[in-house]
Amino acid sequence: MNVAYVSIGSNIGDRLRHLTEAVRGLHFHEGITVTSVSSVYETAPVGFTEQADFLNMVLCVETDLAAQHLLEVCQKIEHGLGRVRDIRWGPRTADLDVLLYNNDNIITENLIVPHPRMHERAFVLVPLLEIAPLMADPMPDEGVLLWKKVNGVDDFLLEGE
Ligand code: A4P
Ligand code: MG
Repeated sequence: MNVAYVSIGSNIGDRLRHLTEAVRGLHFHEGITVTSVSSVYETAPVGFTEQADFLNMVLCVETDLAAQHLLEVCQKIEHGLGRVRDIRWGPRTADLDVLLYNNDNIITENLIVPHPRMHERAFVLVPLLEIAPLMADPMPDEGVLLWKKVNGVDDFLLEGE
């Protein structure tokens, strides 16, 4: 079994709904189990700053899928949530990035793991360190505010039912 960390971000429309659908989409895939989830953070946009604040979170999954296949599942979920790619680093209904996959170093045309920008981004590291304190060095949590405390995966699986 493989252990991977996935980050989710949304800054269009019903942001919490998009995060929730993404968590469910991963968890209900037959090859993936979401084992832990961070709280939800509201974060100032990084990169392209003329856009709305994001909600961001990170989750841990156990999976028998190869990293490449996990990325494809993430991209299908993005697509299902209406993601349109126009501006790089621009607004999105849902962005799912594979941060880590075991301790693997992967460099292919469409997948780089560890995610190349994760260590410079508080919106990734603050939620990651909440669920995996030893996985990265802490950094200042500038622009990152706790938005919704989450107690477990069930908060997303049961929500709205
Ligand atoms: N790709 C390569 N490696 C990976 C990986 N480990 N995980 C490729 C996911 N994708 C990976 O991604 C572009 C290409 O990266 C994909 O085709 C995939 O094969 P994308 O999702 O289409 O485009 P993007 O997300 O706009 O680009 P990128 O470079 O992934 O952007 P980032 O670095 O993810 O930044 N500010 C806040 N506060 N919160 C955010 O969530 N997100 C971004 C996006 C910018 N600013 C933000 C946030
Ligand atoms: Mg992305």
